[in-house]
Amino acid sequence: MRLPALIAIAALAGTLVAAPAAAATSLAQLATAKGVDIGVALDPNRLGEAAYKTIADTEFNLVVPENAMKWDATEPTQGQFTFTAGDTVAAYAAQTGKELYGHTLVWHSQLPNWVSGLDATALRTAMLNHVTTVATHFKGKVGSWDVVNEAFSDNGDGSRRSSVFQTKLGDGYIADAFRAARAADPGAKLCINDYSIENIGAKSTAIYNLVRDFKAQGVPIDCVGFQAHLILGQVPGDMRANLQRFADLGVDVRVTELDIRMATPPDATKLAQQASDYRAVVTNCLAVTRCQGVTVWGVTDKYSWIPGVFPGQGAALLWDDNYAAKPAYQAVAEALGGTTTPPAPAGCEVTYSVASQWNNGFTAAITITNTGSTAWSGWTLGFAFAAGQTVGQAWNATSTQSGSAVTLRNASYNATVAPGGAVSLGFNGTHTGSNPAPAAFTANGTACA
Ligand code: G2I
Repeated sequence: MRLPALIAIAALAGTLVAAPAAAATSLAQLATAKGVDIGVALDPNRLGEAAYKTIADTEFNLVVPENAMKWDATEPTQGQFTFTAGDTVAAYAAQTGKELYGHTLVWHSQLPNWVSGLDATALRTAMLNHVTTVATHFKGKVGSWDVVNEAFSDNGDGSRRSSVFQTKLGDGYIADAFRAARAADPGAKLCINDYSIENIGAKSTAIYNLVRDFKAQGVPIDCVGFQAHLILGQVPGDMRANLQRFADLGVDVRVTELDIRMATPPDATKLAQQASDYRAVVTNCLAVTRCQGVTVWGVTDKYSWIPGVFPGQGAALLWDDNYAAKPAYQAVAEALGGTTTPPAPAGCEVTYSVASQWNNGFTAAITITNTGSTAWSGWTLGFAFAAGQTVGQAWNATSTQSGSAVTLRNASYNATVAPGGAVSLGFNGTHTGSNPAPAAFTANGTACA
């Protein structure tokens, strides 16, 4: 997406209004107002965790399955396709109104063993069948696909990675995969995706040349994904120029897997540097008209792939292990034009009681206390209903519900809560017989006592 909704509507109405400096409360609201995507790599198995789900629900307007659409997940045995996990992510995207990004059709990693046992002819058939079957299954749901992932070598010299596809099928396999994807789902944008290509260098230039050649030869390609698994303090100074040179070839660009790792544990200095790095990446994307947006590779540091692969490194995402928003979160919000996103509370305590209950209805009373040392300039209380209850009208707060996840946001008159201060609120709800209290609460994404 790169279509500023407000401007498009205003243009239709014949007037041009400036986008309001709205008190946006999420990255998704800010990004949507700018007509760009703010995406997250989603693990559907984590959606049962209230804090994870609340952040995924509210902060992003695009999701990509972190693993659920990969070859080992979708065709573990030749010819036997399993779309359960991928369908869960697709259904989540549809339910929450988010764009769905497909990752990935052809990749040397997370490839079931049977693939590497095939001879060239059988491998070619299997690759085309895989691309066709998966892209057809998600047709109409996936907006863009990473058709081929990480096809270029880690040595950075611009040579092809010697994957099983490259070794047995030769250079032409990438074009073949793109043609098969286009035939299967003509409506999806088709991207090539890779890492260590954020700067202008031999590796990014090899992909640049490939895109240029595909365009000249009529091979379908619409976009380039820059993964951006970055190291603290190392956002390339020529990133914006690099994105722009690809855009000038007539393709969209996007940042697809952003995380910025540091030696753990994090401290204030490192977190400030990380915030500045995140701000730079988002700003670089926004500066390029064809940049569709930025996707972060996970919700929380707790589940990031980084510590498992780079021991001693981590803290690479926008929310920490306890779902507290980090300085990088605020930096991304500001880069997207936000000004009033409330900082995460340092500590919170919640009491919840059912004040009265009848047939299928009940009234709940809640007190939320700021147990941290800084004042809140706004608050969002999150919890999940365990027994199918629904939230109705709230007082001293506004209520929304998505599936089991309930979000209560401050009213205009009780946004500020001093350290030690408390707010009382309540709501009417419905139940179907059993009405257990929620097991856990978050305030601005932080778990509360
Ligand atoms: O490696 C980081 C990313 C680089 N670009 C392509 C991405 O697809 C890749 O994502 C990571 C996932 O974040 C990990 O979650 O890809 C890894 C696989 O190479 C994923 O790790 C795998 C583990 O290796 C498996 O053991 C595990 O079963 O995740 C699987 C599912 O949890």
